[in-house]
Amino acid sequence: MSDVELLQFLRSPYNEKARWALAHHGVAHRRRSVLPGPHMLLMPFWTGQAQTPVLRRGKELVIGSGAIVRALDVGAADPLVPRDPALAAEVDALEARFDAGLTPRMRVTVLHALLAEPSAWVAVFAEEESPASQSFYRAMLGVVGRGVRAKYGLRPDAAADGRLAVREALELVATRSRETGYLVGDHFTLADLTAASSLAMIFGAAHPDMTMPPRPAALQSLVDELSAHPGRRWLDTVYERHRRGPAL
Ligand SMILES: N[C@@H](CCC(=O)N[C@@H](CS)C(=O)NCC(=O)O)C(=O)O
Repeated sequence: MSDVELLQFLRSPYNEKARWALAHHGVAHRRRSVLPGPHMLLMPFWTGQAQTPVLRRGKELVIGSGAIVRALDVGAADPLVPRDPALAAEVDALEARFDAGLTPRMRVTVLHALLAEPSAWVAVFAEEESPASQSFYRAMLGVVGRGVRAKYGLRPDAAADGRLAVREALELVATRSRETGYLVGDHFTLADLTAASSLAMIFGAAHPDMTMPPRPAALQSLVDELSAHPGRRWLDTVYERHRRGPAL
């Protein structure tokens, strides 16, 4: 059995970045999914901090999606961060624009909509659990939801801002990919992987790790409104061409 393990949330964009990088480099690994809420006890116990994703390689812990991608890039034949320093700087800037800006804003919209429909929240994050564990988790959602609302500032105005962020993100990828199909240079890089992982949280994607169960109406209407946007086509194409690897 592999001694590489990914501690993850299902379907989260930062976790999808890590899964995609593992698949890109063909790294054999197993996954341990944790549920939002109970993760606050389990992750500090296992890793000394609360967030996912964390990659465990033997005794080494690599914490956070960017660190995981860069750790897997070391010595790789096909690195996700270009070796050319100017291209690498562009990739870093786009990664930061999503990870520290657009993705957290969009995540508010998703979490806000999911918490309003407990069955949708359970379907997204607890799909792998047994029916008994899903029922228990659903019963705990009042408590979990209070924590999530406070942590991420889930309010209607912030959820509306997240919808604007989705449009901004689609415009950005449509504009930047117009010439080459890619966001930086003429190859697939971490910039594409990051933007696509983030947008897949909203639109879903044709890989088992990011297919989405039926969405709450508030999210489905956003997805429908933007179905013809060129940024949507970019998302589908990037997943089709570059998202390797089976779901585990
Ligand atoms: N900068 C981190 C962000 C990771 C992150 O926000 N993870 C979320 C899941 S989407 C999480 O674990 N949230 C639970 C918490 O913060 O307690 C990365 O790139 O990995």
